[in-house]
Amino acid sequence: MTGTTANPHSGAVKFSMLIAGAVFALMMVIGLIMRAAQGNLIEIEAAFFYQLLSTHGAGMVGTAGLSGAAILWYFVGRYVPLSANMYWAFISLFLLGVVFILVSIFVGQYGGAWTFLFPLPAMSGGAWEPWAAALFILGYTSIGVGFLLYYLAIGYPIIKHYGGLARALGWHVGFGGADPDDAPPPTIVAASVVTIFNVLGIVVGAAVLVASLVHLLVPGFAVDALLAKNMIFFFGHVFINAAIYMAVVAVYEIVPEYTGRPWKTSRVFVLAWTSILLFVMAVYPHHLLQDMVMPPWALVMGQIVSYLSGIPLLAVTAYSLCVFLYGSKLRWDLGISLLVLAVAGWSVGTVPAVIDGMISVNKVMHNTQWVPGHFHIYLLLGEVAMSFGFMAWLVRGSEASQASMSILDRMAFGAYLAGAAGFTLMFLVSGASSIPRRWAVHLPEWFLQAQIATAFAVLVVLSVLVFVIKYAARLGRA
Ligand code: HEM
Ligand SMILES: [Cu+2]
Repeated sequence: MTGTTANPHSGAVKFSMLIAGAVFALMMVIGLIMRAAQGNLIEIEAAFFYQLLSTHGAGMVGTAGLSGAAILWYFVGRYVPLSANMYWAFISLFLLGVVFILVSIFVGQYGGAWTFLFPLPAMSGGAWEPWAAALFILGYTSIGVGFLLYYLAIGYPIIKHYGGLARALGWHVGFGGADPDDAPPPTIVAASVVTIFNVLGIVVGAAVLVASLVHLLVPGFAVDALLAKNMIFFFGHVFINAAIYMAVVAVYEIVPEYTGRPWKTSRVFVLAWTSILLFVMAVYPHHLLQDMVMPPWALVMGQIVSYLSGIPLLAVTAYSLCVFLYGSKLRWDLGISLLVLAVAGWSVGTVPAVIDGMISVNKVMHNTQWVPGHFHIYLLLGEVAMSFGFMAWLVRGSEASQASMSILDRMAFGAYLAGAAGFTLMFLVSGASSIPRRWAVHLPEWFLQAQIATAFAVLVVLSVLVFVIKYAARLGRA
């Protein structure tokens, strides 16, 4: 393994991760405020709660996408030449979109949630003007165009360098019986899969964004609400999954530096990633299990694919990780600890997700806090832990000066683990007792759960402040 300092994209990626880390922290504070309000610990206006909910949802999902994209860029850059200009174009469009979204919410008071579910943006009941919703949608469009440029910028050189998409996906090894030594590295296989499905997701997202925008400007222009919902959830599901599947390359690339054993592309690895390509797109109807007007076959497919989706890849990744870790004398520092935690958190988070993907369960659980419960597990303890692990690794310093974990690192790591586990568990507990999600005001019977969750969230926020401040300080020193 080489390339610890020679990566030409190091500066741009370090900058992106600084933004991502700071925004994660800020959005967590917003989450904390919402949970404290649900617990009656503080009082905020209901309309303001929905503005915060929209900021937190869009901000977290966007930042997960940004951090995943930065991580993938860094490691793909080890194998193929990438255009720095394209990366900056992506970052610029992304930040422009963020500005639009912030103005839409905090000036225009948009509070229609990150899912902009049709026709809600146009039906505010006076809470916000159409221009605010339109600006929100334009913000997403700008971010979407940025991501399309990003995927063009990694997809094209990969295809050129590896002699076609099929080879970049490793299909000659997966299906053609070629020697695994001929396979592209895991990062390239992952990048190829994500590029294909996330481009499709974003294109579908762009179509429904444009339709929603036209509807806002020309209210007579109607969109089929069920079709719009299908498109939005296809896009939303695919996009947030892509964030995790981009960030996981940090595990493939960094863990070998600690264990001294390379993470190679095997036949099973190729097949697992190819299965993602199909499943991640086929599974989205699990978001529509309560829509009785959906064709039953689509819902049944959503349920069945939920069992399969992600499991093969997760199994391959988690299993290989265990094999790597077993018996190798690791120096545990913050980076590797967070990366290993992330694979564990991602695995654990799929369990409540699969449960919610069952039609019979979903009928009862879907609009409860069970849902934020499961996705906060694999985001907070998965994607976000991967991002902070990557950041810690980026600024780890030279081998010689590198001590094992300092007391502060240990405390921050412990607080993050305990805080995130407790916080997400309280969502699951709340969901299991039928507490609804997305309610600004909770009944007194539900206060206790929210208050306990708030205490755990404080731990998460404090630990993340340590991660981010330490990262920024080390960047400044370097
Ligand atoms: C300290 C960390 C966090 C806290 C305190 C927090 C808090 C919350 C709260 C209170 C809600 C509303 C729950 C409800 O529906 O009643 C929520 C929703 C949500 N959170 Fe978090 N969260 C945190 C971290 C994250 C992370 C890391 C992500 C993603 C990377 C994330 C993504 C979301 C999303 C997508 C929603 C759904 C928004 C909606 O329903 O429209 N959160 N969070
Ligand atoms: Cu989904």
